[in-house]
Amino acid sequence: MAPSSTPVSLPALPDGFLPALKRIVGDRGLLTKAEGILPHVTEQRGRFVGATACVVKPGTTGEVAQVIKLCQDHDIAIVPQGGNTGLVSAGIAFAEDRAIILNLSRMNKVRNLDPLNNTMTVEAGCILQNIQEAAAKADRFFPLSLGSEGSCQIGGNIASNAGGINVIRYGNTRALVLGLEVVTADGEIWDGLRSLRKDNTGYDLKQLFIGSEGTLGVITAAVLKLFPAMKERSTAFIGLRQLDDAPPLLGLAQSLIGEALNSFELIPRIALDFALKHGQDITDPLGQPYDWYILLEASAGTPQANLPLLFESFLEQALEAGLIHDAALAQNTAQADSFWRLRENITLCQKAEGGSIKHDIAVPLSAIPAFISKANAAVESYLPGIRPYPFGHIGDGNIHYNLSQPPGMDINDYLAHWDRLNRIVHDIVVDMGGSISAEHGIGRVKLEENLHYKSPLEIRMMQQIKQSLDPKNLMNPGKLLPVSPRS
Ligand code: FAD
Ligand code: S2G
Ligand code: ZN
Repeated sequence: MAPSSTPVSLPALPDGFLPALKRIVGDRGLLTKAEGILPHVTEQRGRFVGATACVVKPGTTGEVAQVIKLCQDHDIAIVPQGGNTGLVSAGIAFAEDRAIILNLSRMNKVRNLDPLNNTMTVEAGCILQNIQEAAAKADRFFPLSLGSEGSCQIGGNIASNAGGINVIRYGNTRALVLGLEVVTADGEIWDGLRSLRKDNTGYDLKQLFIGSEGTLGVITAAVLKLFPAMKERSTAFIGLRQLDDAPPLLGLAQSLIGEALNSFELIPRIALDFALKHGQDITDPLGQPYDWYILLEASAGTPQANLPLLFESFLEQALEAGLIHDAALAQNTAQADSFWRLRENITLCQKAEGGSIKHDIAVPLSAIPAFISKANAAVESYLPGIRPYPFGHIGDGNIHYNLSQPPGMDINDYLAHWDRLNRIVHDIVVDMGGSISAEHGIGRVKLEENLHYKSPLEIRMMQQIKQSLDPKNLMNPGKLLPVSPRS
C-alpha cells in the first residue's frame, strides 16, 4: 500500500534535543518551522506529504557524526536527504518514522579534482549538474545524466544508484564511484575515499552503501570516476515503423557505431503529443506522426573522429533494412539539444495531463516489445480509457511504464487503482524475468511490492546486513525493508 499522505500529529522531540542540535549545526543549519519543513517532506510528484519535527543541515562530516550520535542517545531516527527528487518517497520522513531529516545540501564542496588520475572527490550535497560542469572545466566528462540533474545531489544519486541516459556506455552510479566517506549509524566516520581502480583487500564495503537508500549510513563524500571530455557528438531522432524494430536497431547501432553509443531512448507518440501540447519550445523533429521514436546519441573523445560518417552509414543501413521510417540527424548542438529538451520534458508534460501511476521496470531488451503490448492489453482491459505512456532507457532494458489517468476520470478515483495496476504490471514484468524497479529504487512506495516478489532469503540477507550496520534501526526506517522493531 502506498504510504499515508495525511500528516498526523508528530511526537514531540525530547527535551534538550533541539538546543543540542543547534549547538552542533548553528541556527542556519536547523529548520523547525512548518513552512521551512514543507518542501523537505513533500515528495517529488506531490502525491505524498510526510511529517517531521525538524530538518537539520550539517556543514561538515564532523557535524553529521555529532548529529547521529545525538540521535542515537535520544533514539531519534534519521532520514538522509539530498535534492529530494526521488520518486519512491525514500528521502522524506513520515510521521510514523519518528525521524528528523538530515539534509546534505550545505556539504557541497568539490574537495579535489585530479585530471591525471581521472578522479574527482566531491561532498554529498554537490548538485549533479555542478559536478558535470566542474569536470568539463577540467576537460573531463562525468557521465551520470538524468532529468533531475539540476537539483539532485550526488549523495542521493549514490544512495539510489541512479541510472539516467548514459547507462549503456558508462553503467549506473554504482560503476562510477571509486570511494566513499560515510558516517555510520553509530556515528563513526568511515574514510573510504580511495581513488584507486584496484583495491582487493576484503569486502567492497562501498558497494553496500551504493543503492542503500539511506538505510545503512550517511554518505558525506565520494571519489568519482572521470572520463575524457567528448569532442564529437552525433544525435539522431528516428521514427520507427514498429516497436519490434527497436531491439534489432540497437543491435545495428552497436555493431556499426560500437562503444561510442551513449544513449538509446524510446519515446511513444503520446509523449510527443503531450510535449508539443504542454512543453516550452518543443517542435516535432520529423514533422509527421509515427507511433514510436528512438532518440540516440554517440560521442567520441577526438574531434576528428569519423563519428558523423559512422552515424550516416548506420542510418542508411537502417533505412535499407526497413528498420526505420525516417530520421533527423542533428546538424548542430542547438538541434541536438532540442531533441533532448523534448525527451526531458516527457515527465513534466505527463504531469500536466493529470495523474500518472508509474512503473520503473526492466525486462530483457528483446522482451520489451512483447512486455509493452501485453501490459497495454492487460491495463486497458482492467481500466478502459487508461493511457499507457511507456518511454525511457530501452537501450538498457529499462522502460518507465507510466499510466496516465483516463480523460474525465476523477484523480482520486484513478489513484485508487494504484495497487491493483501495480500488481497487474509487475506480474507481467516478473513473469518475463524482469525487475519491478530498474533505477528509482524501492523507498516506501514499492516496499510491499518488493516483499511480494523478492525471495524471502534475499530479504533476510538484506535484513541481516541492516541489523549488523544499524542495529537500532535509526537509519531511514520503513524504507527499502520492512520496519523491524527498534532494539
Ligand atoms: P533524494 O531524493 O533526496 O534521496 C533519495 C534517496 O537517497 C533516499 O533514500 C535518501 O534517504 C537517500 N539519500 C540522499 N542523500 C543521501 C546521503 N548523503 N547519504 C545516504 N543516503 C542519502 N532517477 C534515475 O535513476 N534515472 C533517471 O533518469 C531519473 N530521472 C528523473 C527525472 C525527473 C524529472 C525526476 C524528478 C527524477 C528523476 N529520477 C531519476 C529520480 C531521482 O532524481 C534520482 O533517484 C536521484 O538519484 C535522487 O537524488 P536526490 O539527491 O534527489 O535524492
Ligand atoms: C526519466 C523520470 C521519472 C518518470 O525521465 O528517465 O526516470 O518516470 C525517469 O517520469
Ligand atoms: Zn529514467
